[in-house]
Amino acid sequence: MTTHNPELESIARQLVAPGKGILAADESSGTIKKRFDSITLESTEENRRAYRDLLFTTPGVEQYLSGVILYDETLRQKAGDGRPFAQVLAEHGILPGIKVDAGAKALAGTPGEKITEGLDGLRERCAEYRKLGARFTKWRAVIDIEEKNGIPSDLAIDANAHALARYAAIAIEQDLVPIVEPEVLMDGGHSIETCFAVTERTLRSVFAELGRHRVALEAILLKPNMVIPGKKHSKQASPQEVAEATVHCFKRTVPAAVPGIVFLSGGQSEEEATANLDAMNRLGSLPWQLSFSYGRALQASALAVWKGKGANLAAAQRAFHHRAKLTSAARDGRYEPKMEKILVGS
Ligand code: 5MM
Repeated sequence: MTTHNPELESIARQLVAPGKGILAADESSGTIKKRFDSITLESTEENRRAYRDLLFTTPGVEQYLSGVILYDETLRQKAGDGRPFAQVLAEHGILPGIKVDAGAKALAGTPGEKITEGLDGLRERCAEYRKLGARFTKWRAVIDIEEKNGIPSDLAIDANAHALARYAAIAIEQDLVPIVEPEVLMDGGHSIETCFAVTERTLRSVFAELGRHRVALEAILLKPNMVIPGKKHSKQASPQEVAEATVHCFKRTVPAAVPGIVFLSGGQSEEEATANLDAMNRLGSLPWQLSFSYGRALQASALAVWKGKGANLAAAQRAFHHRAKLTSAARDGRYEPKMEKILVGS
């Protein structure tokens, strides 16, 4: 039997406290470059620091955020006033977290599929991150769907599930709550039924491996995709359809011992990701808390308003605060589309 760790279980529960969720600001160098390209801004270390400073020092955002996932560089950076970012967040009651995977690489023997790397030296990196103030970690596995090529293969699903479980066991050993992120991508033209089937296969494999690796489920959070049609599918689904399919899939696969599910947004617009989360939280009593760990669906408006210009800082912070407030409402099933228009102080 796995042992209980009251401190980690308490942190996991704090991360999914009512009204709160997680900001994923752990874009690696390649991903943040893509985001900055969209506003024609060079990805220098100072621009990356200034952007994270904008997000983390947004007045009042701590009301909606329980945690922020950082990238290695960001955990070592400081806010404009000289305080390390981890301290700035902690002083606002926001738990600092850290991405610990080394990215998805080609999986040998399975053309087109990926395996997330980063297990080598993970124990030592986790120990250092905890000293730097991190209290939780994240590892993302990527599962693509290409039905005509037999993708995903069982091999890719199982290899990624195995790595996720080894990561989670090491994170817990090092006193960090692991966020386990198996992301079934929404790229492509597949139906919601196909997404359901692949998500079900993936989660079954992930929880089988977590069990084999003796991971205490009370001390983890799951960060999955929603069950949703591919972006290019001819029929998109309503929030009610997404909510019912997602919860149906999770009831089959996610043990009740897991304290919370924190969704990724995966390329949904801010409004879609908010409406879908809201619909799930209106479905009634469930074994787990349903919250968010969004990257793009929390940052898209703020980034577009900021454009890398100091003069736009306050307006960008208002946009970020607004999005966080609406996503928090959805986390509690209190969101209404008319709230989109009420931007205080703009
Ligand atoms: C914020 O993006 C995270 C890091 O991505 P890379 O490793 O590719 O740079 C990513 O793991 C993120 O936490 C999740 O994908 C959720 O982000 P979205 O934008 O899908 O909500």
